[in-house]
Amino acid sequence: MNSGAETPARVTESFGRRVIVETAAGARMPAELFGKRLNCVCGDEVMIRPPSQQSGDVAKVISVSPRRSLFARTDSRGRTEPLAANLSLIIVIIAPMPEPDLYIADRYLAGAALAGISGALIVNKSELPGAEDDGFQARVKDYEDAGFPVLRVSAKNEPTVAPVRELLAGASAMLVGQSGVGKSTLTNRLAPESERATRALSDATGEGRHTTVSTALFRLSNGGELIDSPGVRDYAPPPVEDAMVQVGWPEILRLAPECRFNNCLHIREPGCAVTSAVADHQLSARRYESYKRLLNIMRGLAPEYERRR
Ligand SMILES: Nc1nc2c(ncn2[C@@H]2O[C@H](COP(=O)(O)OP(=O)(O)OP(=O)(O)O)[C@@H](O)[C@H]2O)c(=O)[nH]1
Ligand SMILES: [Mg+2]
Ligand SMILES: [Zn+2]
Repeated sequence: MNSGAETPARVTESFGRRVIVETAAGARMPAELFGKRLNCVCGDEVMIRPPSQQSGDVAKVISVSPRRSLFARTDSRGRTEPLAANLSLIIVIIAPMPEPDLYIADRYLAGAALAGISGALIVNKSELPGAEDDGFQARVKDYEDAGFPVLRVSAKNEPTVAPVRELLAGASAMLVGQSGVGKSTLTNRLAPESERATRALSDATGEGRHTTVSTALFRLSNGGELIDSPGVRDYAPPPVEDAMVQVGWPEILRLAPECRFNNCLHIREPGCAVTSAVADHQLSARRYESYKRLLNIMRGLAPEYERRR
């Protein structure tokens, strides 16, 4: 790489104004954002100016390419925080242990759909007895019925992971979910050079400890890319208007054309195909409850939404 020449690179990790980038040739190096107005996140495609020969000089990010997608969350103050750029797939991981909060999983899948990104569910630790539990199985089946790809794996058992490799071929995917579900364990299996720290076995039941502290991107041998992210206690997508919330529920979207009113929000409207499907047990009552919860969360964020328009 000629010192001084601009070079395309990919942001693989971001710490505010400091990032790690990877060049097309595969070299990873630290870099600093050049100029106050630049902002970038993991997955961004950028142009960098390589470091000069002077000691202590680091590469500079001088521009960020337009993003194909931007995945973001709403932070505790109701502001939008970008998490990763240029993703094509969000994979929510759950496990029989720690106890899954499926409302978080639903909101992640909704956040993905609203950002134009595909969603999938991985059920990890499938070898644990809790995975056979009828209640757990039924709740997982809700996602298959909704139309999401659902893969049951054990990150510790190579043969079970093969379908995940297929899912990731050619994709830019991010693993998300609660702490301790096995995101980093799976990342290490799929991208062996990642060497992500995972929670020690003796700590495996420890609640509230987050092992992974940064979001980081790894290239896979099949052309895919995988981003490991820190575990979360909650997730909410950036604010959208009421009518958009159902975009996160493909099973609701499919029924919506049968509702009497074309602007039906599926709450108390007469002639609603969604509420009658729930009453007839054709639609998961839990998933529907989850839809109503996100609608309420989004209404709470409405002032923020108006401000951004
Ligand atoms: N039994 C079993 N344990 C697993 C499996 N996959 C991961 N684990 C264990 O689960 C614990 C948590 O794994 P991590 O990979 O650190 O979980 P994580 O989702 O990255 O957690 P955070 O980084 O805190 O978000 C570790 O003790 C792993 O060894 C699995 O398939 N089966
Ligand atoms: Mg981790
Ligand atoms: Zn309706």
